[in-house]
Amino acid sequence: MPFRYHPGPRDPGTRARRGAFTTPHGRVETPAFMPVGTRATVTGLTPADLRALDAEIVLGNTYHLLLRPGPEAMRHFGGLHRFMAWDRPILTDSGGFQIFSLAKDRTITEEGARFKSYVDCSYHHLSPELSIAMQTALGSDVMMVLDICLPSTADDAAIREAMDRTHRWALRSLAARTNPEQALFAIVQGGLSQSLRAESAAFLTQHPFDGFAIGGLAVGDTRAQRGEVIARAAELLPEDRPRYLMGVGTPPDILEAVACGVDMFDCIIPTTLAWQGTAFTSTGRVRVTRSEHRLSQAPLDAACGCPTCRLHTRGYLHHLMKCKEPLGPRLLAIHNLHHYLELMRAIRAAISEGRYARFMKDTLAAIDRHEH
Ligand code: PRF
Ligand code: ZN
Repeated sequence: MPFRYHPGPRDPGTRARRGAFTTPHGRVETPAFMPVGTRATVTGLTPADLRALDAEIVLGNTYHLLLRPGPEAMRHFGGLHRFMAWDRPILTDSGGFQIFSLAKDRTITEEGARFKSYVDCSYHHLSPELSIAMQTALGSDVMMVLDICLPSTADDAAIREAMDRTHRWALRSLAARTNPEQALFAIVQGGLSQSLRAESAAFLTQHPFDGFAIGGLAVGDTRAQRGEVIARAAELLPEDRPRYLMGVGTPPDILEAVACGVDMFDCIIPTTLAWQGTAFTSTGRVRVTRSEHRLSQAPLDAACGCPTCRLHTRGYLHHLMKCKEPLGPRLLAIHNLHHYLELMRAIRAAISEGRYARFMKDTLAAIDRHEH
């Protein structure tokens, strides 16, 4: 069964839209949030945990899995779904972003990237073809093209050069695809320039990609700056295919991007903050490591129905974090992902009922009230 996007109801007051996509591993309702499972695991959580949270799709990273366990191991185990025992959809990022954020000693040429592994300092290559070959070995439901993501502060000439190369690499990725069951999304680049973004969208949408991502944001830009780029870029992407905003963001980022017509999100924030002891709650962020929670009998969030909030006190979570017990971050990650996935369910309900503008305004105001 090939990839297919199914449009759903549209919100009358904004550009927000409901929809779904179907893949060989099942259906994903949009707007969707994808928990990040970089190294074939959403750190600390089992596939059963993710199912209990009703996560419909997770993200995996080609870069990390290429370095370890590597493509041969992935083929040996029959792909990422079997390797990690997750039978729902998986989207894999191409490695484009990680080469820039993680690789040492990198050189990028028209052919591809050469870089030093963060694991053992050995040298590796990644080209559009090698990224697609690895994503084919991973067997993900949605593959991403290898792109070049520069910091938002890079100069205009560098941003243009990276964008043009991203376009050529996108066509090489399309030509390298061998399994028609695996969808392939292109990535719009162009930094903070509206004209380059328009050019990037115009170029990429002439080609038969299954969806389009907006990359190169949340890399040194402000929320207002990326808001403008997202609004414009989303408008230029086709109605009949999903739009994915890569690596963004906080709940306010997501609320605003949904209003621009974005359908998919991933972000490490809910899981990374959990490992640092911070929880997202209906009354703002809570740092459970603070001494004020030591004797608290209250749940993390009285309004939350997740297993962590149903069973445990802030005092207990404080204790686990202080003792560096692995259960602490695990319980916080379960809560934070539940918070994000609940937000997406509320967003989808509001769009279906045609009240997204009001919902966004009220939710943003509530967040603002608690954070300031
Ligand atoms: N490209 C890819 N992955 C990404 C990004 C990008 O630009 C970003 C930027 N926010 C996150 N993840 N391939
Ligand atoms: Zn909770």
